[in-house]
Amino acid sequence: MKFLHGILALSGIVTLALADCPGYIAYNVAQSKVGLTADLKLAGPNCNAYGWDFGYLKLLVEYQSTERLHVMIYDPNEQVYQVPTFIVPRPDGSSAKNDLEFDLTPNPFSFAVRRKSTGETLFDTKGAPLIFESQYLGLRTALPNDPNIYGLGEHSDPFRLNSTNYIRTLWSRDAYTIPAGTNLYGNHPIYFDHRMSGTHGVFLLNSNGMDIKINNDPTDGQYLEYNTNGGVLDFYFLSGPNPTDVATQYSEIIGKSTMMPYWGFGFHQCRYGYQDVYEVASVVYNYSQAGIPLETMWTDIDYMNLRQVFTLDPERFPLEKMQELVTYLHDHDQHYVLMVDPAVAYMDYPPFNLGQQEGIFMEFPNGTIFQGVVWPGITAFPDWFHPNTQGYWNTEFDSFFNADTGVNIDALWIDMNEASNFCPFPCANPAAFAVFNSDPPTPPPVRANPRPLPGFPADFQPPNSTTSRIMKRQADGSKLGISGRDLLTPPYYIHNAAGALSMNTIRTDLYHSGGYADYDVHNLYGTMMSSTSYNAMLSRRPNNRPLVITRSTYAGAGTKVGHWLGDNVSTWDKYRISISGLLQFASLYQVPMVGSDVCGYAGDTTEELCARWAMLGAFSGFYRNHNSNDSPPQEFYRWASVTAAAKKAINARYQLLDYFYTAFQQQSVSGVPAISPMWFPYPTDTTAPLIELQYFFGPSILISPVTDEGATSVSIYLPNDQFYDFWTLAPVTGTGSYITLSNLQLTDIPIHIRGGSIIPMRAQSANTTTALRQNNFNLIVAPGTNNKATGSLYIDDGDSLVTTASSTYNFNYAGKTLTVSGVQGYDVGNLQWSQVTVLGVNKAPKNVKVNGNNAQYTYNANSQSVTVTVNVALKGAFALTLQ
Ligand SMILES: *[C@@H]1O[C@H](CO)[C@@H](O)[C@H](O)[C@H]1NC(C)=O
Ligand SMILES: *[C@@H]1O[C@H](CO)[C@@H](O)[C@H](O)[C@H]1NC(C)=O
Ligand SMILES: *[C@@H]1O[C@H](CO)[C@@H](O)[C@H](O)[C@H]1NC(C)=O
Ligand SMILES: *[C@@H]1O[C@H](CO)[C@@H](O)[C@H](O)[C@H]1NC(C)=O
Ligand SMILES: *[C@@H]1O[C@H](CO)[C@@H](O)[C@H](O)[C@H]1NC(C)=O
Ligand SMILES: CC(=O)N[C@H]1CO[C@H](CO)[C@@H](O)[C@@H]1O
Repeated sequence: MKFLHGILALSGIVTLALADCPGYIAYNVAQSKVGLTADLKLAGPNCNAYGWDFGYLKLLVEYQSTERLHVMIYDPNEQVYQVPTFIVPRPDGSSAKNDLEFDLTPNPFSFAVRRKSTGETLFDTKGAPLIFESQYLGLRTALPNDPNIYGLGEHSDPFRLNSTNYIRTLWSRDAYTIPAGTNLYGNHPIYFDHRMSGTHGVFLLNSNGMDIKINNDPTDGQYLEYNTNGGVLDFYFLSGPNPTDVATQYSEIIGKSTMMPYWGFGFHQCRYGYQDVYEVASVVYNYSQAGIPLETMWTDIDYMNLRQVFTLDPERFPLEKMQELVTYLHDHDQHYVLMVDPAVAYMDYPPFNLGQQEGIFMEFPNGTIFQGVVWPGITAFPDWFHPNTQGYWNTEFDSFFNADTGVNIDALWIDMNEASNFCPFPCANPAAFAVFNSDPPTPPPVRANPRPLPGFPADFQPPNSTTSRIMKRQADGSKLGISGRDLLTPPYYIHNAAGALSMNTIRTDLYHSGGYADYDVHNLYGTMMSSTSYNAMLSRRPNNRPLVITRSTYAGAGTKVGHWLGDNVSTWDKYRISISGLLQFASLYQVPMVGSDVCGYAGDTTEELCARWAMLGAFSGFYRNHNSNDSPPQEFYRWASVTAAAKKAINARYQLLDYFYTAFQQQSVSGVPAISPMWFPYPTDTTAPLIELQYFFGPSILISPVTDEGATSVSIYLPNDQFYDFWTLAPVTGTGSYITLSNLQLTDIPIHIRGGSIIPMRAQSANTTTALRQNNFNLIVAPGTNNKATGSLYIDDGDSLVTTASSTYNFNYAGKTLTVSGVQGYDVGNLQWSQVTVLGVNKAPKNVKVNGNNAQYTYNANSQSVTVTVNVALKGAFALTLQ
């Protein structure tokens, strides 16, 4: 079938309102046990609302598993851009048994997805016509009133999304101060719809810029509507019915999160604006003097010579001193991390020259390298699609981060990969813009250098490239994108807070290697830099798990990297909203190594805020204090109260580190989130969907921080269940209501253990995670309302890329008797189970036996707990009975 639309568009057909678009009619419907195919044709005259309408489309419906339904609407010739499978591999599968049902209405075409087991309609598009145009896709589903919708990030809005007048825009952006209601750094087009009758998920695998509108108005009712700048409609429906099921079902599509090194869970310190290597060293020293465990020291772009990637400032961060610092850290079982930006200074120096020679930079069609402006001044941007880029990146890493001749970093931090470009579109004169002056352009503000930068070599002329990246006419089946589109100013304008699509980023009309328009793959830039950098770190240390923390992400990023929540602000508002970010990434997007800049990035923190944040941050996957160069220093040791709060929180975190590592490892194999909102374990609790400021760290530790300035109390919600105070061990019975906890000092954070769980804890904390691994274990048995409890512990060497040996211990308490059994693979040496504390025991036992022998124990009547001395080798199973 030939396309007529291009001609129609050129002849200037009048653009109609979207509601007047004709929609499609389905025909040639072929149904089988495992799916359905159909053809769609436009049901009336083109409306050409935003580009031209496709006259014909194809519908593919696949029941991929009992819980997963794949629905795809695409162009018959498959020229329209689709997210490449080498970036997001597609799951396959086919199942005659399915819980989801696809219900087709042929004329006008619409479809509904129902869950058979609950008889519910989950998705229904009949309220508005399908629109499939050259630069716009529109599809709307009806929803129940005021639905519990979560996801569609990255955003800094409430975790539970607004249900009226709400637009989520997905378009990677350097979103300094992470303003609410705007598009931020990353893109995760998945939502969880949580209902009392069950939870389901909807993933739209599309990387184009998009607005997702959620609204409720009198004529249309409650709906969610996709408005994208292109791509195809590639949906995955996940039936749940529990929230955790949706999470694991999503992980089956986008991949399981990567395992992180054990030491990566230690406490990290960073700041932008450390003046030199001596200042970095004195921070390390001051942490140790203060007795605050510092696992890893970080350095921001300050280390670079004039902000040029893969260089060291010869005066402030000379190689010998950097190597001394790294050696010192390694000798003390500490670690070091540096930042790398994608943009390479456009000048005569080896990293640029090699990139130029390899042809890996983004270019105009005539072969001229595209220039933007980032920290060093004029820059070129690597094209992660180019076949030479991985080799180039490996070469730079192998040399600059060489263990013998370079800076032997242990992990990597990648930033500015939206990609951020300070030079506003159209950036006609990057050289003029690159002059750092006292009058910073907006947005984003150019953050001043800690010391004046000498002039940039403006007269440098690189050799002309001999390669030329010209978009050729695409063959059928290329999935590269149709030609003839306006790649700079598409007719449908997404609500990009930066303005034009190309504003402060790479021009969207440039083509990446392989023929991909940046317009289509912009949202993948950070995730591609992530996997390329992950591979480059592996090329340096082939046997160790890379720890890479990135700013920009796309669905599936967690398979390679972790994420920090970007440049927030030292305000109470951002402190609170950091929990939304944490829950989005860890529970919904499968990026569990995530955390905010503790104490806040921009602006001035306060002692009180920093103390509270030091404690809250200790209960996220990634725990790092970081701030801006123009903010006052905020290392924890700067205030006595923050020092005390941090020590207490770090000690609790470290004692719980193996408990959390176990949950993290489980997520990496099963997709069950290591951190979850309250509605995950309590899906039928009607208040749980509204709880935004409390969450579970691991399966059974409920964190309920103080959330207001000046407050010494917090109102917390406890579902109808048995809980125990983590600090006092006393039982707290949840009744499905709010309770107020008072008298909370700056060193207090309320934590509760959920009944029914057994928590393995290191008997003591330590100053490093290496020392921590030498410590014995205690067990806390927290019986549920049925007087039973279970738990587990996973141990491996904490660092090997391929885990060849691991040990797993299972704990089971069934009213008075605890049994501990295990599978020994990893050699745990002489570690022991030191003691067991059983909670909720309302009178002292007459006797306690361990493996049949009388054991020493103490009973605490205040907390109603029994603590038993065990001292049994971890290698041996044991049973403990209260009599
Ligand atoms: C979400 O709703 C709240 C409460 O009505 C409102 O204050 C906020 O501005 C809304 N956010 C966005 C981004 O629309
Ligand atoms: C480290 O502590 C010393 C002594 O309190 C102080 O003078 C110095 O400013 C601190 N330096 C840093 C970088 O924290
Ligand atoms: C290549 O194209 C760009 C963008 O149009 C232009 O700025 C540049 O001058 C051209 N280079 C050459 C060598 O013609
Ligand atoms: C590159 O091409 C431009 C335009 O064709 C030309 O003016 C310039 O001299 C060339 N530069 C080099 C280094 O060959
Ligand atoms: C950490 O080291 C300090 C001395 O710097 C010591 O006082 C403290 O007890 C150590 N902490 C742990 C948990 O071992
Ligand atoms: C200092 C600063 O720019 N703060 C911004 C943080 O984000 C909020 C929106 O969430 C803005 O209103 C603030 O201006």
